[in-house]
Amino acid sequence: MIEDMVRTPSAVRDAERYTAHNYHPLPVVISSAEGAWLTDVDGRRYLDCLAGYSALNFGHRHPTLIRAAHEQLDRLTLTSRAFIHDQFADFCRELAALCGKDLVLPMNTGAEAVETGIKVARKWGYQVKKVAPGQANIIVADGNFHGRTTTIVSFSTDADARADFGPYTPGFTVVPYGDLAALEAAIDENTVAVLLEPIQGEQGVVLPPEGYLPGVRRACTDRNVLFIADEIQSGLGRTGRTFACDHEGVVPDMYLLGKALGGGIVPVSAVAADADVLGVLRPGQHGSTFGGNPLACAVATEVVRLLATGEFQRRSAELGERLRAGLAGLLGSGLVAVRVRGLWAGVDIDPALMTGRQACERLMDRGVLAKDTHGSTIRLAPPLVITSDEIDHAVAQLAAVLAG
Ligand code: IF1
Repeated sequence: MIEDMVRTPSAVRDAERYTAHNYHPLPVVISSAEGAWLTDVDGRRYLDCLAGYSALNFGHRHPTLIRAAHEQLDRLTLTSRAFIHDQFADFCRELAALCGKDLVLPMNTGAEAVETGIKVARKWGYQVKKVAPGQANIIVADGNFHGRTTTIVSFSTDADARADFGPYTPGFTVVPYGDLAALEAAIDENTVAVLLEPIQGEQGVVLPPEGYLPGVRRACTDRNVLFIADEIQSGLGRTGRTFACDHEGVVPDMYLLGKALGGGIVPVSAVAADADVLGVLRPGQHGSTFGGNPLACAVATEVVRLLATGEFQRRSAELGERLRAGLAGLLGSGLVAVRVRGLWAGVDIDPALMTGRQACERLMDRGVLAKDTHGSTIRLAPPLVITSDEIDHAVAQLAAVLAG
């Protein structure tokens, strides 16, 4: 559209000229960032309320993480898994301790961690639970988002993410999110795992009903089924606790981690579980070229140490209450629903007013960058280094957008 052409900086048009249209970016071109703030090529500043989909929990270029990256870049960046390097043990030991698990398997992207979890659960099912060969089944929730590989989109309920990518991988059963009875009824002798986001991010920060996660935990324990928690977006301080499962005292059999684990600097993901689960893997049965590389481990170890202090979890919890109060004040003034846990909010705008995309374009004009999820829902997920004044500022800009 002409309006789009006028508003879209040439750099965005050039980028879109040479890339597959897998994103519809806002018409802004970022050139630098620090803390919770981004600066575009024209020097305009924006408050970041997306934080790389929660990959930037510690802010842009956190000095401790940047220093770790610089020092490692000057020493060693890659060895492959055939030769252990001097950053590997600290990373695995300290992340395992943070998770309260025996073992860690480092990968790179979130989807690789999810795929690893699926493979380990299936192998555990055949070797430990003695499920009939080729019959392993994993229960997932509707509205899920776990990545974009062909196996993962095979159990997606989002047509855009799934359409025309078949033939699809079998072995998954979809149940309604939050419906414990449906999940219990879906478990049978072939069920090896339940794979859930403790809070559904892309669905619009959908919080589980109180008691749902403990119920899933009990059902999995009772029926000898692995509970796999995808904490790739919800974990590592985002919700005010180390893991979203912590809010109800639930400990899954397997944590899937990613995004913020790499400090917003390098892709790092991991699967954490006890030896009776991850121990089913033998040498040569799984791996990746860059998984657990020295640069990734150097940065991610410092991320784990930042989390071990509890500072970011406290900030997220305390400032999240300020965000919740600010957004609640807009209910009836353009907002029809607000869901908040820590510094993570799903905000439903009155569809009669505008779409989520339109709201994000208008927020951009006011110096706040956010991302819609679907329809008239936007997600607010600032870096956990944001200040209370900056939260008030973001809420004020949203109020102004809603007021027209
Ligand atoms: C895109 C969504 C968010 C995730 C959970 C695994 C992954 C993700 C809970 C896979 C990734 C990203 C992917 C990115 C946009 C973003 C996203 F909109 F896609 F759904 F955050 F909500 N589990 N989420 O949220 O991790 O392989 O990307 O490292 O693909 O559009 P990844």
